[in-house]
Amino acid sequence: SELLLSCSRNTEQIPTRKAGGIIREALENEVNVMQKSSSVDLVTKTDQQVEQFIFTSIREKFPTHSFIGEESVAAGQPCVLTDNPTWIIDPVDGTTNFVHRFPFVAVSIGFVVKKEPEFGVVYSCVEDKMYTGKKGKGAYCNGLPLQVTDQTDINQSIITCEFGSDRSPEVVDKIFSTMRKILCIPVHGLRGVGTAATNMSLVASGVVEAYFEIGIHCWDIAAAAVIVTEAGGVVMNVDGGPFDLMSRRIVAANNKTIAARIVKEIDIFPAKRDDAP
Ligand code: LIP
Repeated sequence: SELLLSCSRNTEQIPTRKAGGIIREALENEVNVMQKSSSVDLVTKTDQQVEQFIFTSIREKFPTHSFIGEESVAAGQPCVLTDNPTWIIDPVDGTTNFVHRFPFVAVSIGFVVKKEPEFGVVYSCVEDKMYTGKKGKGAYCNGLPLQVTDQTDINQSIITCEFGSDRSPEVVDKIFSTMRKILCIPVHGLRGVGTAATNMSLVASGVVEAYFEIGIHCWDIAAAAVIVTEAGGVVMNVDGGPFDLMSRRIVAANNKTIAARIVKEIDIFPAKRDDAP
């Protein structure tokens, strides 16, 4: 719609920047930590407060739309993607960073229609970088167009990845084994800033060639997936198959050549789908 189109030019129309302001203020004052599924899966009062703030502001403008939010799902709301226009929200992507004041924390707001990502905003609020992408309309950071790198040689590439929050030794072994294989291709470097949305925005920005992870959730990647593809990149499953928002698996890369090379090295482990009953 016209309003959504204007959203991509004028991000003030959706409450991303204000949400980032709430996060920055909390970083300066008090961070109130609680545990979710385990001692390394954290949530804070700020996650909940920011999610409520975003939901309320968007619902006022789009009362018929659906919502999926990290903290609402944690509180027992269903995580089901229908064909209805749906806002997929991570109020604080990089909660562990936030808790430790490691300076990469993003607000991620994705908009999906008929299960296809249409529009995304990632606000890396400590850096004050506002990434936006709209299907067919390009990707931007603070208003400047984004473009992935044209690198096709994996040996000249830098790749981002994460350890996630599953500490079962079998999973950690697979993650290390994948990282070891990719590092020894060899690549120029392996990095990870602790938020999927920001890692993916770095792919879109042409700073790194790729990002991959198993175990992320739809709210970590819905917004940034559009930003990557609109910057000229690709998103796919870790087995090389089509991108599936609810599968908890992603490879985001500057092009198919780099993505395919990474896919070859990934040791896949099971992660229960976001929409599993
Ligand atoms: C986090 C991701 C991070 C990933 C973690 C987690 P949260 O999101 O962005 O990259 O490794 O598993 O999903 O929980 O901070 O919103």
